[in-house]
Amino acid sequence: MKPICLTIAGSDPSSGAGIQADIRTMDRIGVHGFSVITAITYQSANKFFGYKSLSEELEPQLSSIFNEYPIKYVKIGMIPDEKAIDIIVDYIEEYELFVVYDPVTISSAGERLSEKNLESQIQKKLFPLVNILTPNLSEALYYSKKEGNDIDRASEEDLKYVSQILLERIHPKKSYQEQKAVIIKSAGIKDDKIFDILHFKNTIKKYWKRRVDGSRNAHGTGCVFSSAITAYLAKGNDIEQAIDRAEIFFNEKFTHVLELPKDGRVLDLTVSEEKQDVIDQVREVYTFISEKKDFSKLIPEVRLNISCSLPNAENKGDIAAIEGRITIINGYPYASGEIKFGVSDHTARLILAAKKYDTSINLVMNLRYKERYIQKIQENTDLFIYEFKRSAEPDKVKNKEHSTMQWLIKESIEHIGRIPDIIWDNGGMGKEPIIRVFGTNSRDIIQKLEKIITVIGKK
Ligand code: PXL
Repeated sequence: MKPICLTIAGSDPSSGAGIQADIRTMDRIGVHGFSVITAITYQSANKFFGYKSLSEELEPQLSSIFNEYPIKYVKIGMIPDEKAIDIIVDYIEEYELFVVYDPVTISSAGERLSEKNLESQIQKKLFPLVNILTPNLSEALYYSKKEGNDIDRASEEDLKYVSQILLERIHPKKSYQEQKAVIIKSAGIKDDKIFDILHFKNTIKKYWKRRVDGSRNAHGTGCVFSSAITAYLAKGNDIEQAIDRAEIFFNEKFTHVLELPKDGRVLDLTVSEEKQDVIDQVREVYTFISEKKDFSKLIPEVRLNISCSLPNAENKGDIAAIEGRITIINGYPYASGEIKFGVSDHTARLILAAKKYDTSINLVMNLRYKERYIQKIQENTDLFIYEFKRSAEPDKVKNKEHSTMQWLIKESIEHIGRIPDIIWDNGGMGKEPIIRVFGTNSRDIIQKLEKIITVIGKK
């Protein structure tokens, strides 16, 4: 079943922050996000004109989904007034929800997102029910009653002190769920580099931020981060793993800032058409094999992957594959995870190496080797195949990590002058023999797989 979670937040017509940013983030992480709207704001990515509270409409929104769906993880953002707090608190208690709270009371344009002095009510009623609190530094200082000029942002001790106070504020109640963490965004700065700090289980962990020109002041970054944590929790990660993954996700998105037509920046959570095409090609090949029981014979010990690259791929991040590879379940090939960029290693390096000689190569798969398979393919198909002899591999290459794939490609170019349809090898010390299939696109690979599966099925 697809994982699910919920965001309770304000609507932002610029779609950079609030409920829109939350849903887009959850979507991108592969989680279905339900959404309950606390307020409608009137704003662009850099100007805020006001909001209208929807606290009168909260109860029917919440009951419609809680009556139907087993929601456990919830992200809470903008809370406009006390009535909204009370309703949200009731639901958290009734459904024993796991809460990620992004304590936003001021918009990125500097305007209030709630009634004046709501913070004390939030602290009193909501904080004790929060599991993960995600303030930025000024919110952290506000709720810990520390003055900004009282702390040294480079000092771990000072940051630990501030986060300790916040931890105590979210700790008093909630006996059914004692897992509590505080992560302060952009808490510290050292040698001109910014870091977040996580205070969890009495230890402090730093996450260094990638700093990118033009990404500062991007609107809605906090919403994306807290939603990412919630989505990763919904996918079964524990608190620390979910935060680790949300940090990676955020850092990657932070390098892709969308400049809106006039003033204003938001994180770009869209998938480019080019990337979507690559994902679709992996899916097409996977669909083809997953319906064929016979294909299970071709899944190697190391398990199978299908790697497909962007046309101008330069590194592993430009190559999509199946996370966790393909294994066998109930006799059929079965994908362990989703199709994503940057998750394959061997097959990705083969594509990158092959592209140096032939830019049309975009897909590689690794199949189980059997002498019989190679014989049949050789005798009964028109596929062009080349044997790579591990015994001929110089020690220098063998001993250097990651260089075999480059060498294997270079050898085939030197001996046959091109990238063939298949390069196979007989294995070596601790190395499983493998048949590698190369192709230009999903159609080309599927045609080759059809030929292979037909001949190896024959007695
Ligand atoms: O980024 C904080 C935030 C959260 N939710 C809504 C917002 C903003 C910032 O402007 O508008 C609805």
